[in-house]
Amino acid sequence: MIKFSQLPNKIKTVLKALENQLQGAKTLLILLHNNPDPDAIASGFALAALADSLCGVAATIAYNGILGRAENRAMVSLLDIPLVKTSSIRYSGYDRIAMVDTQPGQGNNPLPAGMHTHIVFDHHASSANIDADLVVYNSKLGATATLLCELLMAAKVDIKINLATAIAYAIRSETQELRREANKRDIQAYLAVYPLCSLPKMGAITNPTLLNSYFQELAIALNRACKFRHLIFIPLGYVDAPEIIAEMSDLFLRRERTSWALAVGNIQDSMYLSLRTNKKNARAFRVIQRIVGDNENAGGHNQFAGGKIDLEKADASDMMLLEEDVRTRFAAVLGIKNANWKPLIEKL
Ligand SMILES: [Mn+2]
Repeated sequence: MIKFSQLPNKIKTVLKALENQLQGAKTLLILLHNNPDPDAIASGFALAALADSLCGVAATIAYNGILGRAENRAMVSLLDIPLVKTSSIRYSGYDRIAMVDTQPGQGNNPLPAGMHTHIVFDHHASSANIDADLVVYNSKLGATATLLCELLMAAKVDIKINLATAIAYAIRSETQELRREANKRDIQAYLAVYPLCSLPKMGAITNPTLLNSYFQELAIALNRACKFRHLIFIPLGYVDAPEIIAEMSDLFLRRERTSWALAVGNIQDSMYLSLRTNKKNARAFRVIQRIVGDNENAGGHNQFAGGKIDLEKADASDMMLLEEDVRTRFAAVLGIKNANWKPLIEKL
């Protein structure tokens, strides 16, 4: 295993190691995390371009789950990003397997147990040793797309307009306009691809048409959100796609006098959790792991993190009980016992 965490000092060495990995391969499968976000999508798109231009390797970018967020769907369609569902591929048909914006051993990607990963690009907090031949990893970066962008530039790949737009949108979305965990390298990568972007497409991705269900879920969030001191808890009940949960925790964190927001929503027998804080270095990934009680199904970054709790044959009342329990653990993990939760909005 070669592990590189010190880019860009070793950027040429990483390019060489990537070429070595792809040597002799004709096909590469690039796996994104489930319900991929713009950072995962752009990182996959960038790695496909890099593999093609370095070694002439044809890449397939695959994901599991749903592309639920309107912005993400607009990104994929306007930028012609060739994504396929993992249900339509045969893993054994690929010479190499890469993962971007996730790692082997994490519960948020579709890699079947026992299957080997050759290449990993990621920036998520990692407790264990990442099991792959080439690991390009830096948890201090705001976006995985930044790593790929640096490599594309070092390899002097011609970054086409749609790829440039994807990378720029990924960096700005993942760092919330370069203010959340964006470091100098994220800003440099963003500025480097910005002149190559389609700004009208960027505008269209940022302001997409919203489905009626978005307003429905927003109404539920407003109706059910509750607060205690600097905490907000937003239980959404059953949702169509998990991204709305992250969207709501981002939105509610913007309320005055708030420093932590936890949104939860159910899909079938699972509850998805999305945690946000505006405190720097708050180790949100640890907080969510303690709420979920599981390191494999929870993780993320200092200021934003996610997790999942799986039940068996749960009905709506089981989910309500779990909501209550999660809300209590949320406060308890942050050192508050017997929180007296109140509705966020007074009855209209
Ligand atoms: Mn990411």
